[in-house]
Amino acid sequence: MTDTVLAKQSEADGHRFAPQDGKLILAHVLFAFGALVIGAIAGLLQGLVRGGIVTLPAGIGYYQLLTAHGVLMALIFTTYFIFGFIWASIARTLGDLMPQVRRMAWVGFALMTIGTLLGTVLILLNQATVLYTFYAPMKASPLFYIALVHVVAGTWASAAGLFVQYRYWRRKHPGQTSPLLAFMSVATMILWIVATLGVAATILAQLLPLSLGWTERVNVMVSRTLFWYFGHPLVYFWLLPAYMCWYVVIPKVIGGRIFSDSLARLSFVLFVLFSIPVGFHHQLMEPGISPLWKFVQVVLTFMVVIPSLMTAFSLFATFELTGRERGRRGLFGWLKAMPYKDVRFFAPFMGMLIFIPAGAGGIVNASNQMNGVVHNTLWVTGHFHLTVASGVALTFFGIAYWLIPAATGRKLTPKLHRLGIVQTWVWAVGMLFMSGAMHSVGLLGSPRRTAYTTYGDNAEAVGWMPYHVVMAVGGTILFVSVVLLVINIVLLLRAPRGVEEFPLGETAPDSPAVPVWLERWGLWVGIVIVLVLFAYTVPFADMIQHAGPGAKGVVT
Ligand code: HAS
Ligand code: HEM
Ligand code: CU
Repeated sequence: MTDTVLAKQSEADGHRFAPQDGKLILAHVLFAFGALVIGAIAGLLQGLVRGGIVTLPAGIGYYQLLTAHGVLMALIFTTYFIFGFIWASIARTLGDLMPQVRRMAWVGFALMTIGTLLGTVLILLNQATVLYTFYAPMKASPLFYIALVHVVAGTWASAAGLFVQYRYWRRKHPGQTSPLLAFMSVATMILWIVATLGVAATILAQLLPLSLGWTERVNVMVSRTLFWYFGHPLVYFWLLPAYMCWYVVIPKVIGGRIFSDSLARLSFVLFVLFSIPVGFHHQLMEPGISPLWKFVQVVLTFMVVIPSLMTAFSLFATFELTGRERGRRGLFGWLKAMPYKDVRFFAPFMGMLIFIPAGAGGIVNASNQMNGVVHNTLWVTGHFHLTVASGVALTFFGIAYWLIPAATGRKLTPKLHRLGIVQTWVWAVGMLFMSGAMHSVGLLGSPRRTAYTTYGDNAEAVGWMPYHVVMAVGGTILFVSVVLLVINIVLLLRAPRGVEEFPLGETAPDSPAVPVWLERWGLWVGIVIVLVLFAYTVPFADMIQHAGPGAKGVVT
């Protein structure tokens, strides 16, 4: 990191957000948690239904509930929180938002909110029971696709605002590399924009015309392929903001240093390059894609594991160096030096711990033969409740504990730290039960996305039931954690006035300079385009050339 950047950052210590920026951040974060609460009610009910403990009151379908849960959790909670955190990161490292940028951010927020409210109403009215993956031949009301278009357009407006602020900073600081968090925010947004082109294409060219009745049939393979072209980088869009916290915030919170600025940037560049041309690892069991192209994309999938391994390496290095500075010795001596009573550390740390088995499960999924065992079973549901719903969600909770007071000019108190730690433990225990049961019963063959059934008292299916009951117990514990979270947020909003810091880590003063080529975005985007064309052109052309008559839309 250059001297000027360091100087700018220390100048900014004791930093307060401009009140207008605080409002923008808070609006995003609170909306995110609103979605989480409704999503959690659906999640709780799903667990109870599958465990055979409750039946849904007439009129509510299991698929309908699952759609609400998937959309509100995976699409809405994540996206709003990410924009809140990224706006905070930009304002903290590049300076208060410029007035036109703030306007773009609010336009983005408004579009996303119109889309979310409309979409949620349609799901509640059973007009959009198409699950959060909404691919053909499932058909929703045209208004649902219009709602999705609003959400995506809103994110684009916000991303454009972010690029404006970033370009302005670079013009004002010629020859300098940008602050690490700003670099990471830009990388995340580039990944998002390239990925959302796929989902925009299937919505506008396939799903909307189908649901308006302009076309009678739809090419299902193309729709699924375009969805997963988006759906896989989507998971890294959730993950990268968590990694921003792990790389930059955590070192500061534990009183250590960022291990390497260049390594962190390189790992984000690798995510931009390799997270997009890999969607086929969600389609390994589908006919209609040749094994060669599945193989190519699985190789690329294993490439995208590398930046996560780099992240693990650099976190261990930060922890160990910090431990040694405090006189801890031995391989795991550092474990004793960590501030477990600090929720800003503890919640994300629990997320990291859980992310280790989560990632290992991902590698199982990506292995073609093993995918045959786990695909469409509850194992996969278990996998992503460890990745996005724990590794990422716990990190977001950890961020919220300091970001909410930082945005409102208040202070995180010791009592709130304690409550936050309790909430984190409850989440971890609930997830141990729920995700543990999902993984186990998935291996026994219990399918995902299915309401309670014993398949006419089939012996095997009856054997799954004890696991489903454990799942329901875990889900109930998780729901308790959400209630604790809500209580904590209300208390945070009324915490004593003061300045809560945005913990911003730094590298050691004698660190080598960051190579400027890491910031050549034109080059990286160019390589992404080449990789995408390489991985998708031939199989995509195949799907179009050998298309049958297509499928009629299905309304559940
Ligand atoms: Fe995945 C399905 C493969 C990562 C989310 N994934 C899903 C779905 C979701 C999802 C939502 O190949 C289901 C979609 C649906 O509805 O159908 N996934 C992978 C692989 C990775 C991976 C190879 N997934 C994620 C992340 C997600 C996510 C991240 C969300 C945030 N996934 C798959 C595949 C499928 C799939 C197949 C399709 C399955 C099917 O058949 O349907 C890798 O990126 C994982 C790499 C990660 C690691 C872990 C590194 C560890 C770190 C922590 C360090 C800890 C420290 C603390 C330092 C290798 C960074 C240490 C402290 C101590 C005390 C020890
Ligand atoms: C699916 C429970 C939190 C994302 C499910 C399922 C259950 C469940 C029981 C359905 C399994 C099936 O029938 O296939 C819960 C509970 C939670 C929780 C009790 C906490 C209160 C989360 C969070 C996220 C999330 C925080 C993401 C940020 C998903 C997704 C699905 C799902 C994407 C799949 C929907 C689909 O297959 O279409 N959850 N979950 N969940 N959950 Fe959660
Ligand atoms: Cu994936």
